[in-house]
Amino acid sequence: MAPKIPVITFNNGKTIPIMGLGTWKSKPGEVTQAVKDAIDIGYRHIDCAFVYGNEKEVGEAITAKINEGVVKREDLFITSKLWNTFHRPDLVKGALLKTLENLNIKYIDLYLIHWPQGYKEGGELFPADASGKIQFSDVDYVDTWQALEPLVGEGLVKSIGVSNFNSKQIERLLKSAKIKPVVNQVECHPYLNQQRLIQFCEARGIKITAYSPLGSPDRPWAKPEEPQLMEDPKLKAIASRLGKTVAQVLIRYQIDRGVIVIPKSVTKSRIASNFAVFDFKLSEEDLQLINSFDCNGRFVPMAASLGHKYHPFENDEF
Ligand code: NAP
Ligand code: SBI
Repeated sequence: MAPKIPVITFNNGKTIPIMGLGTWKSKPGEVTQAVKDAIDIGYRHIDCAFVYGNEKEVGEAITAKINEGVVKREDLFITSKLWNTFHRPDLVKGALLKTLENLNIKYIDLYLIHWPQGYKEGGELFPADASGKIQFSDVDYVDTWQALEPLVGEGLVKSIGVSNFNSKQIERLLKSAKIKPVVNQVECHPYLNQQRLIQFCEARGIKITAYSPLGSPDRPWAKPEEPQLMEDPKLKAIASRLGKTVAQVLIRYQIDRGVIVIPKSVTKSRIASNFAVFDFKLSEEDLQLINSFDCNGRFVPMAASLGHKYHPFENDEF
């Protein structure tokens, strides 16, 4: 029997399994099997996005496991995200409907604004000019949020949230939001532990989801000379002392600080070992030690949007 996964409760009373499967960079030809394996192993939370270009194949796995009787729709927690080219309020509902069609489901458990900054609407997902520079849209994420709110009442999404928002952007959104975001999904691991943002969001009833919790070694822009989180000798020493893998320590680090975590893998053995984290806990000393590795080490800087007035990481914000 697969272990029952602990849940986190949102500010609207709904719950999310504390760990889910990431799907960015999972190729369409491999993600269906990965999601099927994950569900068989016990995962009940899948993190998706329109921009990943694989929602249809994720949906095939969900449909297959429901049809096999392994899970019911209501046992699963499915997240997706509104891409930057659909921020204009009149485009929001259509983008969500497309994602629902791709995933072959009638509602999304959690729909996030993927980034605060919008891109030129209507064409490519990364609309570039002749020199290769991304073309921006100046739609205000507050207006995008206003277009998302009614979709909850319509039953198309159970909860709404944001991703990659800094503290100032959260504060500004809260000033006019009728529905509070339940989550801010951000990069989070020992090199960028987000302590201040976690505290800031927690004080406002917003949970954090940690993306790239293993340091995203397969990110397309990784350079061989850049540090590899999972190769860190200090983390390796902790893992070996505990008889765990570094990945298990990194995942448990988030769980033990109350942070939702979504490691990606398409490898069955890793999908399984990453999930085998509910039989141990990190000590307070080890948590403090891992906290001390923080070094502003961001693996996903979203350099393509530098210069956008809503780029979340350009100033000294947290
Ligand atoms: P990640 O989960 O930190 O790392 C994924 C990489 O680690 C893959 O190369 C995977 O390889 C490898 N891996 C997984 N388990 C392993 C293990 N036990 N031992 C060794 N290697 C292992 O990176 P991520 O994909 O960037 O982040 C996770 C998820 O967060 C994404 O997939 C996506 O759903 C979400 N995300 C969201 C945003 C956002 O803007 N909201 C941004 C980035 C990520 P294999 O797959 O080959 O096994
Ligand atoms: C993509 F599909 C393409 C590029 C890209 O860069 C930034 C990180 C990101 C994203 O926006 N969300 C992710 O999960 N990865 C991404 C995705």
